[in-house]
Amino acid sequence: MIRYVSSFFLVLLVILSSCNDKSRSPLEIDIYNPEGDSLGTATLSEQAEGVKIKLNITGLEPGFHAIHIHEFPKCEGPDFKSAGNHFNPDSKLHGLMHPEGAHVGDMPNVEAAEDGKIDGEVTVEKATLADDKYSLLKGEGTSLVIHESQDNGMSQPAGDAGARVACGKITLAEDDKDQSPTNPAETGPEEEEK
Ligand SMILES: [Cu+2]
Repeated sequence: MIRYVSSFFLVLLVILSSCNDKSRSPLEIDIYNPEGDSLGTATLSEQAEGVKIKLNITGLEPGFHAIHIHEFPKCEGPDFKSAGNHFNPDSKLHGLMHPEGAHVGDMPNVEAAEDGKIDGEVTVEKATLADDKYSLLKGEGTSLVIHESQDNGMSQPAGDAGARVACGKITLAEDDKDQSPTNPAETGPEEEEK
């Protein structure tokens, strides 16, 4: 009987913890262009090596684009400056090729096909969807940003990747479309992406 009861609780525990995981991983988010139109989705899932992001996006210029995790879950067009700087919990320099890099939010460039679609995967190494320093859901969350140009992997603060052309909020919060616009002062006098 005791064995029966304890295995019952074990099963219950497994069910409960998998329910809990489900809300965080996988996590599907919507990606928007600067006009606020949906470009598709990104699905995040936590893996041993980091957070895998499955991209299913359309409407981009063909070619390579920088893709980063930015520090705030705010995607206000047309410039998406509301997303803040890169997610950088280790306070390193930017760039996967930089000797003093990289930001945790730095990732290899993604390529949009001739029809403007990105259908592929990237991984945010070291990141989690848990409740820790490296979590993309830390605090209110973070954001996924795609730039018009590619990241050169070296120059500060953001690899000369140009304008932010797509943004998706990585958050567990409900849609906050009705919230008042962000106070620009909130992002502070931090370095601007070029
Ligand atoms: Cu960026």
